[in-house]
Amino acid sequence: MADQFLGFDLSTQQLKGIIVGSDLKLLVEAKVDFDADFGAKYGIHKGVLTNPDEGEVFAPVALFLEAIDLVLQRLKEQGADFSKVQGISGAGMQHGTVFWSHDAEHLLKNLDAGKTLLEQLEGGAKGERKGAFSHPFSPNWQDASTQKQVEAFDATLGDAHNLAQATGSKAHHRFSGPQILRFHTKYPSAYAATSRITLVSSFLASIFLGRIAPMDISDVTGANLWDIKNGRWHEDLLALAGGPNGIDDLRSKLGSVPEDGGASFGTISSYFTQRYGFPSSTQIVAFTGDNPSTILALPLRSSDAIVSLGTSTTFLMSTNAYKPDPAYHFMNHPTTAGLYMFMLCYKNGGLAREHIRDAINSSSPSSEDKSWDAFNAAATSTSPLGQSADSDPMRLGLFFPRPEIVPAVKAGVWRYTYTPSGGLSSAEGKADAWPVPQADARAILESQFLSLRSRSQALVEPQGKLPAQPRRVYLVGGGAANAAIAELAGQVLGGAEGVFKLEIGGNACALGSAYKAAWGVQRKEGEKFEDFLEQRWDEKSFVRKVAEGYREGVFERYGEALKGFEALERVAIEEKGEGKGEELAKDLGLDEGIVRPN
Ligand code: XUL
Repeated sequence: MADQFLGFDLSTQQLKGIIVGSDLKLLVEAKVDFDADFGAKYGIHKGVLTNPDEGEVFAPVALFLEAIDLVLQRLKEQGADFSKVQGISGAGMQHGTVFWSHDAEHLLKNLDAGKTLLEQLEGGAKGERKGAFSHPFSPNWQDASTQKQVEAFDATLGDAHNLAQATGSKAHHRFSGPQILRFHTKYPSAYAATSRITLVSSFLASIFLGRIAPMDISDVTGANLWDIKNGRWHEDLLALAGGPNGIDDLRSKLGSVPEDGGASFGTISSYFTQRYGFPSSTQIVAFTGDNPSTILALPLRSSDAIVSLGTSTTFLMSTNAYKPDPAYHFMNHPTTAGLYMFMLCYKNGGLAREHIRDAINSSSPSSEDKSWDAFNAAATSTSPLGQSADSDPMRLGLFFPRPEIVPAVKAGVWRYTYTPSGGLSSAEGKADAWPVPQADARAILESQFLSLRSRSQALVEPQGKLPAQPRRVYLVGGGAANAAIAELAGQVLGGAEGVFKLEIGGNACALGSAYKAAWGVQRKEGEKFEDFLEQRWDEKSFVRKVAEGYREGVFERYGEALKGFEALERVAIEEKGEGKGEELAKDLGLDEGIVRPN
């Protein structure tokens, strides 16, 4: 195949690389699994290090550097011919930041192809050489150490609604703005030694470019710093995050943000042409966040939804309606001006389901069993909402082994029954009403999908004669292969045409990046990403229907359950909601740097 395109996905637990041809078909893929490949060296668990006392979650930047050289080596071992690669793009886990030193540009520009990236860019464990980073770690999206900073962000624009209106999201612990604010409070000298701050996506782009790459127009909206409607940094929020060092200092650390998601930042660094044989003309096309990249793996139409079932669960839609709300996220679309990405992001996705799977398996003879068979059988043999007859109470639960983002509550499990006339009553300890753990299997899937349905209702439209629901539901990520999950997705969320799964490769996010690279290099003047993809899209071989969507009666039954589900969330928030507190930015000792709106 003549022209080829390389896409990356640098996520919490792995770095994946995928090469596609201009027909979008997958040619080669390889991955580095952080725990399996580097767990012992870096002491990481599930890709990260933690400091539970402060709620910190972070990853060593050195790990990312080693993974880049290793994934390229593995792609080559798989038969990749890098001399055919015309364009590279990539995706990074969102919100994470990398802090570069004042030597970074020089080091990036003068890499010696005979040495590894790690040898040349890392400062050494004891800082024995000049390194490219002012801080050895990148805060991870699971970090929850920034409660004070989050409050200061919401307060700077008055409240969470105003912040969501301006930046697409209320303040979140993991968002880069609050993270940067905490970083310079905790590490003032490292902040002073920082020349540039990149996201994980633009960090990866910088390595391939050989100089510090700009943030992309979509991933930048995961920072609580970008004024979406006006397309520029938000002055008041920059002033807050910049603190005593000032707004101009932070502005220059963050750099400018090109509007065109298909823009080439330039050609590949000579390190990669010499060491791996890429042509010197290979274009580096804006790298974006992992969620924005995932929506590029499909020609997503309005009312189509993607459910990404990985470590986190995310729900993604592409829409031209900008209706921000503190309950969810609006981000700039990664390729198409005027479109937005609607996103819900849950911390308790796959891990919460695994807890119940393990509890069910532990009561079976082979207690080490990690298979989903018993979980799936329990989920599909239980009737919707645990009702035998329409008049029976509905079983509704919330399962958050970790603190949750949607809604913002501390860890906990809630098992209740609900009737529209009588409301909620606790089913805890009532084995007849709620046999644990068997009933949990269906209840957790229903709960996860009811939460998605409740929050996306305003964005879906009637489908012909059918009630408002997605046209199609696409499942991606590890959980997409699970038949019970697909079945329940269709029952609860509907889907006029059904529930579908991507058939091309296991990683939608890296594919989306490879497609973006192809579009960036091969698009005709003014050609939109959606049209580019549609023309090359081979529906029959790229997607497969895995479950029915809308089922008359069942969909409406879940519609009735929504009221009970929303009431249950209020119970959880009352019992374990994240404290709002009254602490404002002045408590951080940063009030001098804050410019408040009039
Ligand atoms: C999105 C989020 C996660 C990460 C996971 O807001 O925090 O989905 O992007 O990689």
